[in-house]
Amino acid sequence: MSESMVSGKKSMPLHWKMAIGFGVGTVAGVIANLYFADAGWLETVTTYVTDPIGQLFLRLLFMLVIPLIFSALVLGVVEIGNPQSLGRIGVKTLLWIMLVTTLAVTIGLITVNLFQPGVGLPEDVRAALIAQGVERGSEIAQKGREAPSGIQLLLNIVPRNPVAAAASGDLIAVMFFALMIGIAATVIRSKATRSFVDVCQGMYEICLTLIGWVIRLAPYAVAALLFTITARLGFEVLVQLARFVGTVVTALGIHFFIVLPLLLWFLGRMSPLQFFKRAEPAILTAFSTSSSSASLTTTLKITEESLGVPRSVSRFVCTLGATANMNGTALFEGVTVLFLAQFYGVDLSIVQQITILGLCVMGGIGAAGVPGGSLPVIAMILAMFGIPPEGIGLILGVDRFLDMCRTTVNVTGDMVGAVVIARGERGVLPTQAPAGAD
Ligand code: DAS
Repeated sequence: MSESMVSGKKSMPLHWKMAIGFGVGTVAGVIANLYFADAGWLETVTTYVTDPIGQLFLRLLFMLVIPLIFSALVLGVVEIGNPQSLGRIGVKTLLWIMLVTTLAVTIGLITVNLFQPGVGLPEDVRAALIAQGVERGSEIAQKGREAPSGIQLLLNIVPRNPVAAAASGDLIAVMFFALMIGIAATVIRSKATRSFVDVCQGMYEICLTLIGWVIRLAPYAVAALLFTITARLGFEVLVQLARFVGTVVTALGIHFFIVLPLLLWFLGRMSPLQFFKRAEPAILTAFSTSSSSASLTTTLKITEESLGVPRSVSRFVCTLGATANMNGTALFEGVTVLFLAQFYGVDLSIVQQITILGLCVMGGIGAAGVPGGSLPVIAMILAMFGIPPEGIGLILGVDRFLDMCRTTVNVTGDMVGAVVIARGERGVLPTQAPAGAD
């Protein structure tokens, strides 16, 4: 529902306000970095004003994630109705995740092999990166060594204590618990379970209402987040790692502007232009927060109200997708592993690269939907192929910018998946968005 529908007076659509906030924050940040980088007040402003504003917005979004994920998944399962259609949507969702993530990683590996960003870097750049990067990477490398892998990763999906899983932000475990609850509620269908489902419905509606209030802050928060990042990041770090950044952004761009629109057009039978116009608020939220989880509330709202996806499908696909369908992340993992292999002169055979492809697809499922969620997974893959995992520190300077880009691809891939699966489920999606959902 656009803001004008609520207040009764014509106000600028939210997505335009967010785009303006984004532009103002970025331009102001770049100017501040270019002309006032050494001024003491800039660090004071970013530390005590803009960064806290951005962090406050993120915390308000994160606050809603656990109750929303739990209620959305329980309702999504119950609304799908019978285990047969749940199984069908579940299988379609898993197939979508595997297919599209594999496509994304393949694009990434081809691009990094073509561009060779880690080969032939100027010696002073290499030395500077190693000097500033390796010690910063050691902490992440340690997380990568401690990260569960293989069978333990699968076992961790089933929470030993669902409350502890919620408290620690273990979203996949919370999702598994919610799925089990929803399936049982679908089977039992007693008066008591219907009351429980009503409570979940109330929780879901409350979460969406709260996000509606929080998202009004988005234009200001987006400006603050982008100012902080661009004022601190500046361009010199991008220049230093220009070839790596260029490779990642090119590969993400191919997936975002070519692969996803083609899948949307041929499988979702929806105009990509219409999709991007309607999905803009969720895309901008993903870009500014660098978090699929923090964006989930907006993603669900946009997918249901603007893209016309039935709630039962959007709640299941977008909620599961927020942490398991991370096309951009998997692509980024592949590019980064090969970039660091090139940087350290580690030759990888085609078989090893195909193994890395598989690991990155799984890594896209296992990474957390929070800023920098994929870095420990990359460190783990690096160590498996004899590439110094501390090397992850070389790219930390540009990671936040690249995280914004890959999270945007992650969230967009979730929404495209919801449209495609809904199209298959219901045959016909409303080609026109519901009234007032401009
Ligand atoms: N920031 C993560 C997300 O929320 C992705 C990543 O770290 O790669 O999607």
